[in-house]
Amino acid sequence: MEHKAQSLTEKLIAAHLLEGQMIPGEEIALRIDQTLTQDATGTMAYLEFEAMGIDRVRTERSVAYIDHNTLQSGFENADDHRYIQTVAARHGIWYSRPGNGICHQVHLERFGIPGKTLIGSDSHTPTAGGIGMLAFGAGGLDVAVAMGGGAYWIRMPSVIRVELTGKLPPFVTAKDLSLEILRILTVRGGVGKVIEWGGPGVQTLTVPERATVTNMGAELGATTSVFPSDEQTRRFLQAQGREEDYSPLEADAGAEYERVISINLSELEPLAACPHMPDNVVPVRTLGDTAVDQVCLGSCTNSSLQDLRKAAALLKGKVIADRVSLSVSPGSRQVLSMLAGCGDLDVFLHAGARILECACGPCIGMGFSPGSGGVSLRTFNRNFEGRSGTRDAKVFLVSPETAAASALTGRITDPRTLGLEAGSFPLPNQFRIDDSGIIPPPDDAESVTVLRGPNIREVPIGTPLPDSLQLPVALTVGDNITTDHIMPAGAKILPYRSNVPKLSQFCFEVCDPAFPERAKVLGNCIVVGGQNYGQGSSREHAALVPLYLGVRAVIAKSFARIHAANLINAGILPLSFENPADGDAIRQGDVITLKDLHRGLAEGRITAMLESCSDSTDRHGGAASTTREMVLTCAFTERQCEMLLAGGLLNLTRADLMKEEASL
Ligand code: MIC
Ligand code: SF4
Repeated sequence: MEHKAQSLTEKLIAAHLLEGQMIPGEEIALRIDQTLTQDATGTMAYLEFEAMGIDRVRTERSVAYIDHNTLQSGFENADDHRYIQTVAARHGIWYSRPGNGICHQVHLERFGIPGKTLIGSDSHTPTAGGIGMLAFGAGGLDVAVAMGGGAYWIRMPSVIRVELTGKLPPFVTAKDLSLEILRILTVRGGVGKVIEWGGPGVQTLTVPERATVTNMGAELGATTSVFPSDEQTRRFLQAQGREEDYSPLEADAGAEYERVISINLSELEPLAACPHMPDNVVPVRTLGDTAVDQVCLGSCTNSSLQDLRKAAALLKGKVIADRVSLSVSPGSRQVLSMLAGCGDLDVFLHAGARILECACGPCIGMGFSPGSGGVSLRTFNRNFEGRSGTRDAKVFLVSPETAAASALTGRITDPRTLGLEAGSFPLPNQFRIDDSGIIPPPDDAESVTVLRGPNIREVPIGTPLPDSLQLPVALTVGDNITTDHIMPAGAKILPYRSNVPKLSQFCFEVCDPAFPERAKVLGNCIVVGGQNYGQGSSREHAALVPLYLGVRAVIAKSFARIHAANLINAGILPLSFENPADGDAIRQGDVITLKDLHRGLAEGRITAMLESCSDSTDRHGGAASTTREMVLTCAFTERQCEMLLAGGLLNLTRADLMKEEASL
């Protein structure tokens, strides 16, 4: 039979396909080789894993990282760390201590293997696509299932190829390339798609540069992003002392793609994403008059040795502007130790930088929030409103070079205008390897006692879906609502990631602080959203907390992939409007009745009655109400319908286990 030319994505999927057909839109099940968790989503994932009753993970490698909740301003984070460390040891999982680095950076350095699959309870897990992995961000429950040897289910994505030619000019970086693709595709442009990078320009990008690009693919809403594995990959792995993990991988010539986008690297210029969306992209040169209060270098997007050395080269021998506060969070202990070794740590110190630990830090509002109305330039990946911890801050996303140049001048500055010689920053031949921050699981795992502190509370569990539901609308929100809106993070709230009752007090705080109380009073309710509802983080708390507050359904114009999966896992119905204009007419306080749900789920169409309580009064002085019919659509697979009927994946898994036991 004639061999059909395949994209790299198709090759990787074919090599891991357990069920389903590789037809875009069809549901497929993938075998997962590796998993990662971080601490802010990890406690839930491990509680869910424990609930499944499996003794030892069945993956080739599972790693638990501590990188988000490292402030430890009370007992909560330390308790969670201890729980994760002991639960990891008990079940055969590697443990990366707090301070060892950001999960995606450390995973790339020490564990990533071209050609393998990885899922992680963090939306930036596709970072590993920079080393040729097929890597997905997922909810904690999906990661728990994969740790137990279960498949990861997604819809077969279509593939967009980005064909790169040329070479990045001086002071133009992989971050600018990431912003360019966001400018072209927008924060919704990647939904249901894999972004596959190729073309001759790829060879000019090192693995850390590629990882910046695959990292920010999350902001496109893409299922994942992937680069080929080539000589650059081999050199990176060799310098990490892991050359044996290398294998070459590339798309077949003649493979077909849904769309091909061509970018000439030589034509790019420094770009910035303006407040408050990563796709709000303009050239840095157009922002010249904007004064800067704060500059942050780091995050899983731009905290590699190469990134920080480029910034240090601009700062060398100089001091930052008086008005600016500069932070540096190296991505890993490896990066920090090499910065110290080459003298660049000293450059940062003398320039006036504040050196933070190797963790997410300011990226997730864990300290270093800007002052009121402050302008903050960050090398990070998300600038959603309020995420920095300061509601009225204006956060711009830029490259390390633009950040460093702006820290020097106190204004948003195109680094090309400083009149400096561009340095050269090749990969080192040998990275400093010291894995003492990573604790392997012990051989006598059975003897480990899992330690839980009082911050660790039960996971909320859904109830089976009745055939009809009458639900008051507790909240209406607009387009592009992120999981940071639904379940905010930051230093004040993140310590409660293992404590859903406490966390629930902050649900939708950015949109309407009265929502949690109102939802509780209503008992069961519905939330109405716009386009791309639930974009951003993979945090399943954005589904578990609404579940705890009684949200039974969310109706939106469209959903982001990971959040929709998390809602279904939790047993909450994600429904769409057949006629999007119906959404605009719904007000808080209206009542929606969903009828014939069981049949509707299977058919993909649900009839709903909308009872609107308008502000006007009828002729007797009572509130006027009108009733009309709307059609809601859903395209659930059989497996998803079963989950929803059972009240979520945990209920379904339990029911399956009980059936298995009964048949023994
Ligand atoms: C983020 O960048 O928003 C986070 C914090 O890393 C999240 C995970 C979380 O909410 O814990 C993500 O990207 O998935
Ligand atoms: Fe951490 Fe920020 Fe990366 Fe999320 S995006 S993993 S918070 S560094």
